Amino acid sequence: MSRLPPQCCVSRWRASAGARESEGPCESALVGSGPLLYLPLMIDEIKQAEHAAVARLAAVDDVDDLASIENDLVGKRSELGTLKSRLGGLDEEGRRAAGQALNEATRRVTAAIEERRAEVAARARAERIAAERLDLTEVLTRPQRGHLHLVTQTHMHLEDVFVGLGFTVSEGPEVETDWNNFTALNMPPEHPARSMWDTMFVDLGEPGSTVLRTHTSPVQIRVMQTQPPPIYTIMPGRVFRRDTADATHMPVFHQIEGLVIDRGITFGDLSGTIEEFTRAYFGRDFNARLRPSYFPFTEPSAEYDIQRPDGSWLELGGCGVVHPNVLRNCGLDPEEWSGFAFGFGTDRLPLARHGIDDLREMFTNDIRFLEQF
Ligand code: FA5
Repeated sequence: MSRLPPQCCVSRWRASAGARESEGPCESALVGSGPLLYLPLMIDEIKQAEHAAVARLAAVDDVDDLASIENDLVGKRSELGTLKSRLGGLDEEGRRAAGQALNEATRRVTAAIEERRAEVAARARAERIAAERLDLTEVLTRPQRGHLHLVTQTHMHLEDVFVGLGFTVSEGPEVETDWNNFTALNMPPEHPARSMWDTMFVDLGEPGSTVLRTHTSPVQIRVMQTQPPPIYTIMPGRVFRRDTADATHMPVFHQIEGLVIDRGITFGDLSGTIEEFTRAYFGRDFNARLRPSYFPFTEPSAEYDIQRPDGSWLELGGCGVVHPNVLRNCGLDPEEWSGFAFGFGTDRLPLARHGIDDLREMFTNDIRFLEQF
C-alpha cells in the first residue's frame, strides 16, 4: 500500500466534503494512491448519516410524514446518497470498504424505515379501532315491557270486584241490531228516547237495522235471551256514539254493564251493590250518590255520580230496576222475575279514581302519561 503525506489526504477531505475536523491522519488508515479520501472519516461520516436518519425516523409518527421524508433518508440526495457519490474519491479497497459500509447503513436505514412504517401504521390502526370500537358485550337496558292500558286495567279490576260478588262476565258484539240496541230495550222505532244516543248506523241489511252499539245494554238482551235466570253478570265492552271529543266524552269509549235477574230483586239491592262496588273500586274516601233520572229500559232509573277531589260531581253511569217490557221482550215473566241493571263509563271511572283532568289524555297515547298507571 503506498503512503501519502497525511496533510495531503486531510486537506483534500476538507476541501471536497466540507466535513468536520479530524484529529489528523493515522498512517495505517490512509488508503489508495493519488488524491484520495480518508476512509475512517468516510466511515465515520456514514455512521453519522445513519444515526441522523434513524433519529429523524424516531420523531415521525404519521405514515404520510414518513413517506414524505423517505427520500431525504435514503434517496439520491440524502446524506447517504451524497456519500455514495463520493465513493470515487477512495481507492479501490477503500471504495469497497466504504461502499459496503454505505450499503449496510442504507439497508439498516431502509429496514428502520419499514419497521417505523409498520409501527406507525399499527398505532394508527389501533387508534382507529379504539375510536370505532363497538363493544358487543355492552349490556343494554332491555326495552321496557309495555303494560295494559288503563281502560283494560279498569275492566280487569272491575271484573275482579264483581266476580268477587258472585257475578259472571259476558260479552256481545260491537256491531248490533237495532232491535237489541233500541227496540228490545223498550225504545221502539220513533221512540224519542232514541235521540239520547247519537247513533252511528252501519250500511248493512235493511237501512237503519244495524248500528255500532251505542251502549253495552244490548248485551243484557242477548244474555236474557240465552240464559235462564237467575242472572248475575257484568258485560264490559266498547261502544260508539257521534259525540265530539272533550274532557269527559269520546266518540269511542267503554262501558261496563251489570245485570241481575232473580226473584224479589229491588232497588235496594241495586243501591247496595253499587255501594259495595264504590268501596271496592274507589276506596272509602270517595263520596258517591244516586240521583233520579230516566232510561226507557229501567223504572225507576238513576244516575250514579262520584265526587272528585275538587268537590265536583262526575256522572259515571246510569242504573235502575229492569223495566217489565224489557223482561217481556226477552221472554221473561215480570210477575216472576225482577232485576236491576247498570251501565258505567269505564273511561270515566279511572278519570275519577286517579284525578285525571281530561279523558282525551288516555287516548292520545303519550307514553309519559300512560306509563304512570
Ligand atoms: C247508557 O248508556 C245506559 N245504557 C246506561 C244504563 C245501563 C242505564 C243500564 C240503566 C241501566 P248513558 O248514555 O248515560 O247511559 O251512558 C252511561 C255512561 O257512559 C255515562 O254516565 C258516562 O260515564 C259514559 N259515557 C257516556 N257518553 C260518553 C262519552 N261520549 N265518552 C265517554 N264516556 C261516556
